[in-house]
Amino acid sequence: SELLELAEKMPKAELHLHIEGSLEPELVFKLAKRNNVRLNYASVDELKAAYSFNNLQEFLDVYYAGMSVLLTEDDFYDLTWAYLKRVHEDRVVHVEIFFDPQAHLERGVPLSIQLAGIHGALEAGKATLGISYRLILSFLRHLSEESALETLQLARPYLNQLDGFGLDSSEKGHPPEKFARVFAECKKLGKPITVHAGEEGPPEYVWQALDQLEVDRIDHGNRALEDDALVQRLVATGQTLTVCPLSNLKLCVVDSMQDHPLVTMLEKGLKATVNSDDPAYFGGYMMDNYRAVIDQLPLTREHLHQLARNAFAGSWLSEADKKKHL
Ligand code: ES4
Ligand code: ZN
Repeated sequence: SELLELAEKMPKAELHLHIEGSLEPELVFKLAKRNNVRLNYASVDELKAAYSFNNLQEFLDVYYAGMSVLLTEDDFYDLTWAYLKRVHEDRVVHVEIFFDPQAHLERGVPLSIQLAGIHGALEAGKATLGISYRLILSFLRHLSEESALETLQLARPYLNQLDGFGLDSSEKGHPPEKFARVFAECKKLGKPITVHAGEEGPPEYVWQALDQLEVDRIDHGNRALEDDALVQRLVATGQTLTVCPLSNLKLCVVDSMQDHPLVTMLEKGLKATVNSDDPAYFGGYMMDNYRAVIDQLPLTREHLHQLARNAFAGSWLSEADKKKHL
């Protein structure tokens, strides 16, 4: 369709992508073999059969199992390079990606190894594919404040390779305020922050992200729509929401794509963007997400332009670089 062609040809930015969530089943098995890691799945098909989730936690259990094959610098490089090559085909020209260092530190993989691979591939992608990037260290909210603070200490020698900080994993029972001191430290470093809030958790968690953490973006934010005063606040302050349509469908945040609030968000003046979250697990990359919402929602040309603009405007590019895209 005409809308699909427009979405394909627009230069796009992806602001919500967990690099470990781009680990395709085929690469899981290749790396398992390379590293002599035993998997609890006999084949690619058996692993893929586990990709059926009723909620965030059921997904996270499979996500952490999948990433257990990531051990060497080459593994992190190959993972990141495969993602960049794939989104280059979707005309993604800027990416701001998360990684979960605590998940790899737990398996004994040093931060230096993780970063050498991820950052090396991002630099190669910039040089050969022309994809600009920001790299976001994301803390796991199901772990303690102390663990996050230790991780931030470990990261201090590498701050030149870290562009911001995030918060992900199991949301319910782990409100943003649990990490108020951690993110105050991050702010002192002069880095932007973004946290997952209002995916499964209540509007109260979005309020905390704004008032207690002073975030620069909200990841997901779907449940903000339950609170009119919160919507007003997000609109008035121009907060970017990094929305993930296929993720929301696969994790049962919405019952069907026709029920997805993306258009409602735009109509209310919220700065929503389209992102893939964990594309290997949720049924696709940037264009698969655009295709799904174009097929199922009453989107217009203007909505598509707005979505693309919102992503560049809400990115952490310099004002000069944003201007080139806006
Ligand atoms: C995640 Cl969809 C989602 N939500 C929270 N944490 C995550 N980590 C990776 N994907
Ligand atoms: Zn996410």
